[in-house]
Amino acid sequence: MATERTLSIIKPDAVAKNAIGEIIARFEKAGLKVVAAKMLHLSEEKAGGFYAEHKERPFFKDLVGFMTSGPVVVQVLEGEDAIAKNRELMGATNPKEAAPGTIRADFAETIDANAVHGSDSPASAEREVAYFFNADEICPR
Ligand code: IDP
Repeated sequence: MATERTLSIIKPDAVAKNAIGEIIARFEKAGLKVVAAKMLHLSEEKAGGFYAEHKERPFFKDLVGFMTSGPVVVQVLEGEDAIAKNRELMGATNPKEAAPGTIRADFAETIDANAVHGSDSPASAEREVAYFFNADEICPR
């Protein structure tokens, strides 16, 4: 296991539910450290660029619409095995299939509005962290 960084997004549905603190508490309790964070209201261009790999998927337009529907909180999480650990804390993409006790099981109702995003590989973590943060906005701890 190595110390890794991963990008986490608390999506508009979870922000609207006032669940920012509860979600961040789960990361911290699992040993992940927040080393960068900001709240943003994404433009269509920024959200579409972030999800560019899904551009041809039938749900792309709805996904961009949802991600721009309200503010999000983007964070860089750091820790041992941070990418897999965050994915485990998040649970399956479809909240109906997410394991009990995961963030998506507890805070999300539908696959479209599923509370959180987390990078799924070291390559996507590197791209996604750089998509939202300059190097000088990340505070190693
Ligand atoms: P992930 O967020 O668990 O990594 P991805 O497959 O990368 O899942 O999909 C990105 C996002 O696109 C999901 O979190 C979800 O909000 C949305 N999404 C994925 N598949 C579907 C679908 O079949 N219908 C509607 N939205 C979807």
